[in-house]
Amino acid sequence: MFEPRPAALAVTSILLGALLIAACTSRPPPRGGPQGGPPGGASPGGQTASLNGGQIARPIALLFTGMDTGHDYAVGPAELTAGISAEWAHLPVTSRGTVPAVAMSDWAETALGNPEALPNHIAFDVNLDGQISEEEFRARLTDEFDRLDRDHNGELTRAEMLMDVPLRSQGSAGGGMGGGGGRPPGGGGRPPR
Ligand SMILES: [Ca+2]
Ligand SMILES: [Ca+2]
Repeated sequence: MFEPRPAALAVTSILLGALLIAACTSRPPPRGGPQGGPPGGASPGGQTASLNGGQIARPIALLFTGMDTGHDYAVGPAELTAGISAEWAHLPVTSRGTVPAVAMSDWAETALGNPEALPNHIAFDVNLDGQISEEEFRARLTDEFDRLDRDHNGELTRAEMLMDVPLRSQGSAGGGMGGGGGRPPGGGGRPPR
């Protein structure tokens, strides 16, 4: 019953075209500058800034916290011994009684949160034969424990698991780290190899 007339269609097309042009021209130019930032005022790198001068824990500390079966927020010698045995039981031990070094990355990803986390398979494999023995595994983890145990009382507390984040000078972006006070309080928490 209603047939659109060609003249009406033409008018509609012209109107639509005019509206599109108006929309394009009313759009703010993209070169408006960085004024359209997030309303919350969160600065880029704000998280890094909040970490600046704070404290963090190394991945190996995550492993040690899981050994606190007594839930007293400290890991003692017995918990360490049992914890290392439990971790060794998680590894794919071959018939030779060792674990291929390449298999350690899977364990590291699960137990330490990252396949590249330290100590890595090179740090475990003291004699560099490509295999991790239980002795090597136990010795390395015990050494890490002793490094973190700052007061050498055999108990690893949460405070001992923390290390300071290096202070950085805000002015020099990429100009290197300032301060230089970022060493772990225990003195060399990083494995030598
Ligand atoms: Ca080895
Ligand atoms: Ca201690």
